[in-house]
Amino acid sequence: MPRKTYLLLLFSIVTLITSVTHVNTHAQDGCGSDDGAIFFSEYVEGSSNNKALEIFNGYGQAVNLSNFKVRIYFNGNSNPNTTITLSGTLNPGEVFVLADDGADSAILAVADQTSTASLFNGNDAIELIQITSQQDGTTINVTHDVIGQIGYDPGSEWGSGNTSTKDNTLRRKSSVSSGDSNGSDTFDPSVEWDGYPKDTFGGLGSHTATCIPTAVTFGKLKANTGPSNAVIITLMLGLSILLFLGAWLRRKTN
Ligand SMILES: [Ca+2]
Ligand SMILES: [Ca+2]
Ligand SMILES: [Ca+2]
Repeated sequence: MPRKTYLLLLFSIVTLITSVTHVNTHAQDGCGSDDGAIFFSEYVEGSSNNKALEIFNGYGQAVNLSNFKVRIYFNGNSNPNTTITLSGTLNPGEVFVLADDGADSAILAVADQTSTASLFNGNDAIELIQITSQQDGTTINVTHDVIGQIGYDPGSEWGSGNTSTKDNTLRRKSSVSSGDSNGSDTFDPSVEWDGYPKDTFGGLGSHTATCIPTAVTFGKLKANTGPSNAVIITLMLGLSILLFLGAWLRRKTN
């Protein structure tokens, strides 16, 4: 086979592989196919007012946090005692930190929002909800994630050792790709969380989830403003077919 034909064939194969890889990469844009991939990624229940919650956006799009609320149910209550409406925008792959306004300066340094409300001390269920508009104009609350069990008082904490909800920091395992939307079943923090000693603040402000590698997050942001996947793939496939044809014709005429 002439060298030029060989090179043309090689180039067309590379183009084809590139287009297929593009499809595979974009299948992993977010942790989930819907915004259920927005969930608590860190929980700090430390000494005095050292209370913080970190929320992670594993979804492939930025979300408006004014539609989100954190609700806290004290000591087995079935109705929320504290409701905090969040504010701002949360981009894909980023976290939002909500903290007690009297927390340690290390927490406040990474806090996106502070609250003067009573928060939690170990036996309080915490829920992340989104207010979603329906087609008929009404709104519904969609539960994204629950720490603890709503309507149940565990006494002082859920879990044991460092992996408990009192006097500890809990960090969501990187393998978790969506929140625990069921607030009524039993809660065992060790299933989805890693535990750290009291007043561990170093993990606040970032989160690693294996379902949303950083490189892919940036790729998604670019893809949102450029041509759609379908357009890119069609062009790539078209180009590879043309190159194949060119190589075939060249071979025939040679
Ligand atoms: Ca309590
Ligand atoms: Ca649950
Ligand atoms: Ca974190």
